[in-house]
Amino acid sequence: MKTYRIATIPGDGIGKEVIPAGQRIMQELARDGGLSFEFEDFDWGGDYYRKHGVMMPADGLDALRGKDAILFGSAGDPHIPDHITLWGLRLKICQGFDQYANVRPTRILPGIDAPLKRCAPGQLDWVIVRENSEGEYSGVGGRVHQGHPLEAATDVSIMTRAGVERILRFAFKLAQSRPRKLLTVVTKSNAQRHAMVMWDEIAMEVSREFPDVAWDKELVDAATARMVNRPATLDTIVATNLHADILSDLAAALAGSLGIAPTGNIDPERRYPSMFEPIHGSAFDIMGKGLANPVGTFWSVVMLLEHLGETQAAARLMQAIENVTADPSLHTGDLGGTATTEQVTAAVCAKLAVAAKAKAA
Ligand code: NAD
Ligand code: K
Ligand code: MN
Repeated sequence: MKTYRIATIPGDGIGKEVIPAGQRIMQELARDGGLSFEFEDFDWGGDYYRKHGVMMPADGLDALRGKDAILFGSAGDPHIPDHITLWGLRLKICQGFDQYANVRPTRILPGIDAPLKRCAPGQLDWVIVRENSEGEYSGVGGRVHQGHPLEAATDVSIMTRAGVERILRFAFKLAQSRPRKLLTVVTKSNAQRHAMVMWDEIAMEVSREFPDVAWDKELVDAATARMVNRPATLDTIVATNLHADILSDLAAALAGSLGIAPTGNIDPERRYPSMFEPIHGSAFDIMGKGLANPVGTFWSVVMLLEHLGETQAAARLMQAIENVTADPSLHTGDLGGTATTEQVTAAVCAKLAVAAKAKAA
């Protein structure tokens, strides 16, 4: 039996509610003896910052290095500026471990009342690949004459040939592994005439390695309209750090709620642990109330298991999640229901237990 070493970083806000729920699900999965998990919890985030002046310790990455995967909640505290919480924790890990591929599957799960009424089940099945290491979030820039009428500021978007090539190759490969073998490369190469034109050119080059993948290009603004009007024409989508950040929140909303959507920050070369998290943030408006939807975390655990090669356990968990979303009495507030984090978690555990019993019988 394989034992996986998992780091958990609940972080802030509802991260502290959904990550323990995710751990419970994993323990339930491990109960039938097929695999096991050894968790180490890290109390990094806003509270840590108040005590130590940093979001995580300087040698934090060393503590994570030997793990098989990381399960992350959210970084974001109502009393600390967002750029400090984001750059001090989540981006430190993503960049420190070169998790350059951010992967965001989107599907309308059974029982979810999604806003795209014209969309039959199965017609919205996307994976958005976000460049996760450079681009608009390179952190390069500056601000001069602060507060003065002549004040100016820049955030420089750096795109490297190596960075663009590796994310496009990852996206083509992912598209190739999916039944439809369809990739849409999103840029803004009409207005941004340097880096985005380079993206288009590199996409053309990389596409030659994948003759069986059908691909097209879309400008990011047009891509939003296409997601709403013609969702079935999309399958795998690749875009820059900023563009894909925005497109994937839209995707999550179109599929029913931000509270459901998962993501993986992946190091495809497996030099470092990859990190899985719900795409939502700290949700200041509901934190501490036990009302957070834990499904985004559970689906992130599915991605974590797939990454570890535990495809059977992943499929069992996804089935249990879908059995729970199918029941509207188990919907949290973001889905229009009244269920609590605890009720949804207990229900998924119960479905897993039933499935394990059926398998053993
Ligand atoms: P958010 O995702 O925290 O919340 C947006 C809205 O969605 C809120 O109304 C919230 O209640 C709702 N929501 C989100 N997740 C939910 C869930 N699981 N169940 C039920 N409702 C849910 O986004 P925001 O308000 O823009 O950001 C709040 C803080 O979180 C900020 O500090 C931001 O920087 C941070 N943030 C962190 C991450 C991350 O760590 N990856 C991602 C996004 C935002
Ligand atoms: K998150
Ligand atoms: Mn985002």
